[in-house]
Amino acid sequence: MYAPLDFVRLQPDEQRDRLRAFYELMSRRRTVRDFSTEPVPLELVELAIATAGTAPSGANVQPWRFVVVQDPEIKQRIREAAEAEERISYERRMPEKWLRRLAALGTDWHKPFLEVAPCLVVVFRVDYEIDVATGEREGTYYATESVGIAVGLLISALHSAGLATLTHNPSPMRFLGEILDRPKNETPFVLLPVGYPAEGAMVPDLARKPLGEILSIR
Ligand code: IYR
Repeated sequence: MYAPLDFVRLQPDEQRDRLRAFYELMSRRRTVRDFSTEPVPLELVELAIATAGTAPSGANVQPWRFVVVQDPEIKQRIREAAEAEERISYERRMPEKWLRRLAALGTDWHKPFLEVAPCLVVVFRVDYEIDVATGEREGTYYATESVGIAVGLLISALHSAGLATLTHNPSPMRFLGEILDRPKNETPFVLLPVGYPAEGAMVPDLARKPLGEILSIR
């Protein structure tokens, strides 16, 4: 039932140095929309997904599944389906206020990165499991929170290995389950193009909120 915790106590200086280095590494992560076609070794993506799979989860159900897409035909089908939905969203579904927000990012319904990036990682949330013996359904616990934490680890792991990601949510994205033949108990959560940035890639000139704005100490 229990096993001893594997825990290494660090010296205070080392704790601070490690956090500073990790903060500096992570503060250089940017969402990239302009990818190179250069392939990514599958081993790196697998290691990053293994890292994501270490996330805590409700009742340790680990309600995440990852599908890595490299096949150009499947990428093309995903792009076509995503662009069809996104076009309707940008032209008819999204309110003015939202479009004004996105103007700062320069996004529109065109999603070339879905074909250009060498690899797409599609993350699914498992909503329930079926007991093989009884056929009974049991919902997963805190699945959205759990998968969100896992995706945080995934993008951090990929960034630490010098790979760029885009956290992309085409909306609605049910088509991902259909194209990728996923079972009914899985809901698409996020689509991550992964690769190297294109030569001279540009990103929006955004700033992160200062600590004083996001932290309150009581
Ligand atoms: N899913 C659309 C729109 C979009 C929405 C938000 I909120 C963003 O931060 C970025 C884009 C798209 O991918 O273009």
